[in-house]
Amino acid sequence: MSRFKFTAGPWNVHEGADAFGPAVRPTIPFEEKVKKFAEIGLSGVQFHDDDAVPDMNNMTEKQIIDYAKDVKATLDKYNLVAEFVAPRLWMDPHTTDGGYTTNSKEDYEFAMWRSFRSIDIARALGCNKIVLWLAREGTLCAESKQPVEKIKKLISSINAMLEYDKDIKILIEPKPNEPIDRSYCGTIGHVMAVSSATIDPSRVGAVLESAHAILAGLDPAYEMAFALSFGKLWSVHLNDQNSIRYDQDKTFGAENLRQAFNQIKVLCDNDYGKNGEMVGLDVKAMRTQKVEDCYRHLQNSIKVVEMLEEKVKKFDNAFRDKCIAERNYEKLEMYVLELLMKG
Ligand code: 3MF
Ligand code: MG
Repeated sequence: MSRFKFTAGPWNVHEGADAFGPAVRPTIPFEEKVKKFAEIGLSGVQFHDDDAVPDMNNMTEKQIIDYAKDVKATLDKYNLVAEFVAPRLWMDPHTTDGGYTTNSKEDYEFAMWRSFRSIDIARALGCNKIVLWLAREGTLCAESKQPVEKIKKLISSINAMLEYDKDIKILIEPKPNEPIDRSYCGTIGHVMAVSSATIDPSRVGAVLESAHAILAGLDPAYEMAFALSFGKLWSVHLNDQNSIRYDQDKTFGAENLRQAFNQIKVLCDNDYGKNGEMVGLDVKAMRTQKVEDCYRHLQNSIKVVEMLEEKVKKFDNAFRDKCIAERNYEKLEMYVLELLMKG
């Protein structure tokens, strides 16, 4: 049994389409996914605004809230909670050039409308966390936006959300690139700086995704530690990634077990979860996976977390301290490798 509470989004059980090929698995209806999430031991679901309310662009504000309340009833049926809602500001024709940093005034207004509706949806689902994955907040053509102006605009947009609802918390999910070339908010350091520039830094924190840190050339455990040291790691997206290439969302630990161990260690050592923080699994099954076993990547990720928690428990702090006192870090390094490789 894990000490953590796990969540996933409906997008984590997907049809397998990629940039070069079509879907290879059928679409599974939302309620079926939710039921299965509960069966495999998840505690909650993560949402994009339109995962919860698919046709929201064509609905009134009241219709959106009513629809979201029905979704909440479905969650209740399976004893699941909503972890967060994230406005999906990258799929719609209005967000081709981004949302908060678009060059189009009309599209900016659309992005804010979606952000406020995401807050309404979160409230109806019974949660107060809003995630901003700033997918297109940056550029494809470096000279196409005025960066200082746009970063200030990002901050004022977050301020408007904080003002719209005094109880929500905003979690920025940094990623250095993809789908854009250059992002304005690529690392936890950027997130902490943006947070401190808002009207209420106590309500602006971070969600760190392992793969996003790796894409930035950084160690996910150290990115988590940085946010933890500010008391601002409010969610994580565990997964794995083979170096700096396309975003892979592999099963947690599938590429680099020591790096995965250090993520679980920093979470355990700092009592992550004590304020209700959850562990999101932003993993995707390989395109080759058949539909019959299309939740296995989630189950495997939980199993890897649990096995690494056991390793963390076994970690001998006294031995580490002795190595530190002797300044014998080669000895400590070998201890860690043996800990991970021995049964
Ligand atoms: C992209 C992501 C996203 C976000 C999600 C919620 C599709 O690299 O990680 O997953 O996690 O939009 O913020
Ligand atoms: Mg993610």
